Amino acid sequence: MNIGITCYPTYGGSGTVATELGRNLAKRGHKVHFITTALPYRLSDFVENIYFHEVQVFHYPLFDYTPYSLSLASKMAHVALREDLDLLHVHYAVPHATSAYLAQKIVEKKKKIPVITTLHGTDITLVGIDPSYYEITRFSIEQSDAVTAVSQYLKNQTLYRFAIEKHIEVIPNFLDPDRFKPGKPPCRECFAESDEKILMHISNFRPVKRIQDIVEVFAGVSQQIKAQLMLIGAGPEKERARTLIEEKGLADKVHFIGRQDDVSQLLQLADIYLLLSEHESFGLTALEAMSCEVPVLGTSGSGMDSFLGDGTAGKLYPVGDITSMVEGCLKILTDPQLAKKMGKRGRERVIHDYHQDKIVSRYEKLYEDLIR
Ligand code: GMT
Repeated sequence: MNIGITCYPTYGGSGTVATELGRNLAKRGHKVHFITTALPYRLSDFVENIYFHEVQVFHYPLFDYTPYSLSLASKMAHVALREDLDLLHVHYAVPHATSAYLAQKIVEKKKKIPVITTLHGTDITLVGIDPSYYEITRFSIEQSDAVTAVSQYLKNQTLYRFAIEKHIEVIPNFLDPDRFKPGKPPCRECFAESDEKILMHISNFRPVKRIQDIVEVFAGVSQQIKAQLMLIGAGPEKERARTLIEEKGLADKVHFIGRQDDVSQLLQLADIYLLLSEHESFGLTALEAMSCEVPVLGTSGSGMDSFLGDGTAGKLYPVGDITSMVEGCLKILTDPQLAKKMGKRGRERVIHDYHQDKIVSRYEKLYEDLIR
């Protein structure tokens, strides 16, 4: 198949999923055309069967706000005809589903091109439901030929918040367990003494991630046991986190690592992984940690329930319940047998349910059904 994929090329779960999907499809012999403003961050190496079409956005002084969605739609239409695309698969509804709808209309007299929209999270729960985007997001989801969501939680949120009856298929996120695997990490001593535990968090440091809770939990834990915190990534909340860490006198125990293209080795350093978001439609980094046999401490009531809800590979707590989180964290960190058991269970689950080979086949089947 000739497959067009659009995503945000910057750091973030939706771009990661789209890129890994493209890589896997290319490995299976499909021609994959990324239509994005920049090369996605996980595509810096040459991969056979992958092509990059840069969306050029024209800035004009008259525009207070440059219309990226229109430049994208034009590029999608152009690539669809030139490369004879069989389908367009867009990741993150706003505004990609709308641009794809426009592209579909532009080329419709020459070719029919189905649009698949994958919903990832805040495109529904934060951005899409904002009054300024609500109607166009709802319309574009309904117009897509197929819609997928990365969790049952996100599917329910979409149906409820947008009051639509569209069929939404749940296709969960996935990873390569041969890449995310336990191992002896390089330079553990760079971050912690041998008798210290390492707590880790990776994100784009947006308010939804509740970085202040990560710091509070770490503060509680480090009062009881010797520990270090590794914060990986960057974003708007990072400086606030730094201030809080300094106020609490924890600066010498916290390592800001910055953005990393590949976190698979860093995850091997962690004794526990923290993802304490307000809501998390899936929580791909938690899955990556599980694959490395790292127990997870997360929040309940959203997407992580589907793979951590039974408490065997980690523990989930209500958002903001710091006291219980500190207790839960200490329980895991002070019981090596329990931590090991949870880690093993987590990896088993990833291999069984979230292996890239299994999930990519589901997308492939969806494509085939649509084209047919
Ligand atoms: O929705 C977002 O916040 C953006 C998106 C991203 O690009 O990072 O994250 C979402 O998609 C990921 C991949 O499907 C999920 O693992 C994240 O849980 C989800 N983020 C949220 O729901 C907050």
